[in-house]
Formats: sequence, C-alpha cells, structure tokens
Amino acid sequence: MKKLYTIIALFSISFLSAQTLFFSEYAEGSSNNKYLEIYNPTNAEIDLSTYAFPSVANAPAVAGEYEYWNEFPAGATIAVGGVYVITHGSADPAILNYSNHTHTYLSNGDDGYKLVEGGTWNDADNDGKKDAGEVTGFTVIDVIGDWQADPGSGWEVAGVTNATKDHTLVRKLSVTTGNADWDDSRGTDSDDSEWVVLDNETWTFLGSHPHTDASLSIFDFGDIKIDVYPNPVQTKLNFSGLTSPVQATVFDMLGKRQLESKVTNTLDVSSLKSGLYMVEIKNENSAKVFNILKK
Ligand SMILES: [Ca+2]
Ligand SMILES: [Ca+2]
Ligand SMILES: [Ca+2]
Ligand SMILES: [Ca+2]
Repeated sequence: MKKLYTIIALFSISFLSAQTLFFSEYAEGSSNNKYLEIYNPTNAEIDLSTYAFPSVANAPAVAGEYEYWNEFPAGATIAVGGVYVITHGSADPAILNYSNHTHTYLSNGDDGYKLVEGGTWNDADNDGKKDAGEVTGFTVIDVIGDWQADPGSGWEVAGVTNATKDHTLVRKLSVTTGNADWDDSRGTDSDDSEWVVLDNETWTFLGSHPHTDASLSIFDFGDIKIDVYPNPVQTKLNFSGLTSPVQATVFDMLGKRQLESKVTNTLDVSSLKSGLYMVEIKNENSAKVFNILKK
C-alpha cells in the first residue's frame, strides 16, 4: 500500500506543478487527411502565443534540432478541457469541420513534431524568419516522433510498425500531461504505450478529449479487464467487468479525499464539483489509479 500512496502523492505533485498541454490525437491518413489535436487538461484557458509546434522533415539537418518553426495564429487559445485542431488545408471535410488552424506541412509518417513553450529568437540572417537554429532555450512539452534520425516510413508505436503512417493515434485516458520522451510515450506494446493505435482514416475521436470508447478505457485490474465510463462524467460512473465489490476512493488534485465507497457497478459522483479527479480502486489483490473529469 505504501507504494500506491507514493504513486498518488507523485501524481498530485505533477498535477499541481507540471500539468501541460499535450497532443491528444494525431492522424496521418490517405492523401491530405492529416491532423494534430492538442488538449488543455489544466484549469485555465491557455493563450497559444508563447507556444509553437516546430518540426523536422524526414532526416533532421542537425540531429536533435528543429528545421521548421511553426507558430499558432495570433489570438489562438485553448479553453479549459478543450482541444485545438491543426489540419492540412486540403483534408477531408469531415476533418476540416474541426479545424482551428490549417498547416500544409504535416507529417507523412516520418516527420517529427514537438509541442514547445517559450524560447528566444535571434534572427541571425535578418530575414524576419525563425530559421533552423535561430530559436533556442524553448521547453519541449510533448512530442510525436523525434528529431534524431529518419525512422524510415514511420515510427513504431505500442508495438505497431509504422504506426505514425496511415494510422490515427489517440492518447489514452490515463495520460494527463505531456511527455517529452518519445520512447517512453510510444512504449513497446499496447499496455505500456501512452497511445492507442487505430486504423487508417479513423476520425471518430477528432474534436474532443478524453475518450472512453471501450478500446480506449478498458484496463487490467488484476486478471480481469474493466471498463469505466462515461468520462467526462456528470452523475454516475459505471464500472463494467467487476465481479465483486472494490473499494473506490476519489481524490481531488490536491490529493484530498473527496469520496469513498464500495463499488460493483456504479459510483455516484454527483456531489463532486466540476474538475479533474483521481480515482483509486482496490481489492485484496489489486489496485489501480485513473483520472476522471467531472462535468
Ligand atoms: Ca498516409
Ligand atoms: Ca516526410
Ligand atoms: Ca532568420
Ligand atoms: Ca480526440
């Protein structure tokens, strides 16, 4: 149990000090059906003027450095719990419908993108453009791919070869902040990856985050699989797959206990105020911590 409390404490600290915007979805489909979705998990609207999404095309000119400094349009913001969608300008209308910003050079599978904040610009050649190497000192918040080398056609994610090409990637519900470590984020299999790899041209999850579709929210609890939904939740959180009651405890972002109950099928969360919470479920053999958003 000590270990679990340590994990909870760490989670709480990260919520307080380091929760950031992150890439919630990525699609590299057929022709120009490409997009990046960015999610705001914080409790404040975020002004994107100090953020950028620099990239490298194929192999980087200088390993580890960006080639193209891509900025958000003036006045761009992301609401609390909202998403910001960057699409190719010639994407399918079903994608363009959700577009907040169009950008022509999105990845065709082997081009690394990073979500970054801050940085200092020195316009070395005085051309008014933020050329490669001119912006330094920025903080990398999240990544899809890296700037180390051309991966070939695409990067492997969750054990799926070339997952960044002709697939849609959706960030798991359990992810609450960005991760600058691509190898850690992509993982090696469907359990340790922060991403769910979906078929080419899957756009069902575009335009919002997080998602609780069965394929995204089922997780292992001991030797059974359970599904928790809906999320975001308004009144009742449903548990499917549990065969005997578990102890459920709900903590707020400060790590303060807000609810405690035995649960087999549903947990009434109607008394909670709106916001992000952490739920711990446990029985004699297993324990699991996940996040919910109360509407
Ligand atoms: Ca493609
Ligand atoms: Ca490319
Ligand atoms: Ca320049
Ligand atoms: Ca989404």
